[in-house]
Amino acid sequence: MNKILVANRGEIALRIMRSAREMGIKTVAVYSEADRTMPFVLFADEAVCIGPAPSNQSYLVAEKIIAVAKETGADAIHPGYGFLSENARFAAQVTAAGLTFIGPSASSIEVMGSKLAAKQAAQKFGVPMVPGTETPLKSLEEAREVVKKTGFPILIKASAGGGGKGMRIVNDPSELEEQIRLAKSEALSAFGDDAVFIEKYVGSPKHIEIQILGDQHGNCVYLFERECSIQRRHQKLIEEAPSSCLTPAIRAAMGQCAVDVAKACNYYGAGTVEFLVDESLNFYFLEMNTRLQVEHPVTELITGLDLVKEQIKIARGEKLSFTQDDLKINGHAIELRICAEDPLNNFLPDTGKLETYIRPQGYGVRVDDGYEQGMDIPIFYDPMIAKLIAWGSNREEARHRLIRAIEEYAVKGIKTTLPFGHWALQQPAFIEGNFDTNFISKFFTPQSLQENDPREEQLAAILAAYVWQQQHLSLQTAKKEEQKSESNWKRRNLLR
Ligand code: MV4
Repeated sequence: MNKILVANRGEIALRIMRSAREMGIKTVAVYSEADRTMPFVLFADEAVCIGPAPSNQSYLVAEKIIAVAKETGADAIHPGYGFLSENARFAAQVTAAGLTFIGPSASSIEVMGSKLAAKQAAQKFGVPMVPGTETPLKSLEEAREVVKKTGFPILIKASAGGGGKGMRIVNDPSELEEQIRLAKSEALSAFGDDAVFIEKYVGSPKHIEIQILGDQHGNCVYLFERECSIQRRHQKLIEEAPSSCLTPAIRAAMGQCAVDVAKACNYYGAGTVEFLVDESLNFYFLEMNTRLQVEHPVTELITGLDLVKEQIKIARGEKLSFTQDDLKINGHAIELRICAEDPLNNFLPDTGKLETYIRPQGYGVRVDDGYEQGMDIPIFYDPMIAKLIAWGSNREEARHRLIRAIEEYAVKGIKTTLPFGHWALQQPAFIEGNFDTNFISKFFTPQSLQENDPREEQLAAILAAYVWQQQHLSLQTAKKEEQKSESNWKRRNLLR
């Protein structure tokens, strides 16, 4: 493999190219008209414009991207995350064009893209799942039978959904019929597939995912877990590794289940198996993501592995160079996603110019970003502009280091999630590791960010001391005056 085309943009395109360069592999960037001055375009050995800013005219046009790979003599395509990364048809087209897709096979992507097919595959290996159905819901009668066993509330999920898309909660038997009808019609218009299934609703779960790596020779290992419960509208904001709530025994059990899920679809490449974990630490398989994930750096920092290099080696047909026993957790890592969003205004995306942009530095701090000072944040793409990751020898060191790095980060011109991160990392629930997917809705209000500037406190103390002194002084003067007049009065009376 001599040249890789990176079919993505921003921080992840740059992150992939860096690993390729370290391996002596040339890189090709493809970019939209909005992105011509981006760091990933300048970093690549070659760069080709593939169309206008909207993704459906550039980053999502498979044919154009494959044509550029052929023209530039690239022999592989890395899809990153988002865009075409979990598109089985794209993976097949890349392979059919005689190129290497740096990712799993098209058939693995297809199986895991169907949540029902994924559950059926996992079930064969005895992987625990939330009580419910593993086949497309056929009738209202079937639904009534299922909820007799599960009880309410339940979730209706679209088989073609995932990541929280196409989910409906049903609290009451009287709503069942109507909600199934709505879920099916929604799924049909959103995904072109009206298959839905039922799961018992787990109320306050933790979201914990296992990173796996499999090669094309049947070897598969787990790289431990990432705790991803701090999210809003299915958008993760803080991720960490390892989770502070798992025991070594549960970690090993979940890891083995994740490897079983991978084996169930003959998986190779990097993948992530998502679980829900309840208060009693029961875990349930949810779905598998067949791509490199945004939060992969926390796993890299605790394992010492470069996941992109591992993906490339697997795609070249190499065997994994380590076994499960070689892998150990070293310290702790926490990541904050820095998004161009206003936490004071419902996390609404904010666009504009990065007037000031100064990164934090120092031991244990990693910044994966895709913009430079002076650049505009375009409205066409994901609002995430950077990931700030801190490593520490333990959780508290990582936490303090991330807070320090947030304080060092200077971003002006656009609103970001930096102040949210600064607040969240100091919440008692976060410090104790005692939180679930309800963390933000439970604890966060815009008032949380009304900053207590230490200088304000100081000023108030000085002012209080001054006022006290003034009052004290005038009181003393008044007392003296009183004493004087009293003694005069006494004297006068005595004299009389
Ligand atoms: C659930 C659930 C509760 N019970 N399934 C959301 C993302 C998708 N991967 C599955 N999701 C959920 N599935 C059952 N049976 C709650 C969620 C869920 C969630 C899961 C992980 C992280 C954040 C979440 C936020 C809301 C709901």
